[in-house]
Amino acid sequence: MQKQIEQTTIELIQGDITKAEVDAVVNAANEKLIGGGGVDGAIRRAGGDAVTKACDVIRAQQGGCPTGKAVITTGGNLPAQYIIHTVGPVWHGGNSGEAALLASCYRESLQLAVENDVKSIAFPSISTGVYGYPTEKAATEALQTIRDLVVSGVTVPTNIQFVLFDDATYSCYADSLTNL
Ligand code: AR6
Repeated sequence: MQKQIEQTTIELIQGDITKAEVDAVVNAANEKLIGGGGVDGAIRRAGGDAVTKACDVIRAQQGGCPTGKAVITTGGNLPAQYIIHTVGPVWHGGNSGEAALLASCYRESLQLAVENDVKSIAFPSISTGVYGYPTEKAATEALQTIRDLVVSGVTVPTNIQFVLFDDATYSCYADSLTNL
């Protein structure tokens, strides 16, 4: 399903983000930018050595990437030209600033995208796997953050996709997008 908000289309797709034909895919990374499991493992495997090397350079330069921030690398062997690595919050019950940090991941990723002339971008469901963020809450936070940016006149890519791996995650985002 999809929804148009001013010049931006938000599109929900069920599938594997490593196959996304977009300018940039977003990776749910960790602060050390050391490859993990989940979507991070899949993106790094598909992207190949160039991605790992680029992350190693960023780690050497700035120690990694703090939670709520984002960095950009080559997409390596992916169809996407770039990977934007963002670090979502670990869920600690919801009173530790998780929502603000998750919103920051989306804002920072979209800002980096625009700075690199990215017109189409694909996000996974950041933080809702190993990091334990409840998917319904994460979906609403993600979509509202993007909606708020668009309606306040901030430039974002014109095509924003969420590529969601499993049925349950897809339905949470579909419900949130319907109610947005
Ligand atoms: N395409 C799209 N979504 C995927 C794919 C894929 N190929 N594979 C998994 N997902 P997670 P997090 C979904 O755990 O919670 C890593 O080890 C998955 O089903 O990947 O932010 C990092 O290095 C879930 O819905 O990310 C960090 O240490 C979503 O992606 C840590 O995990 C996010 O799950 C980050 O944890």
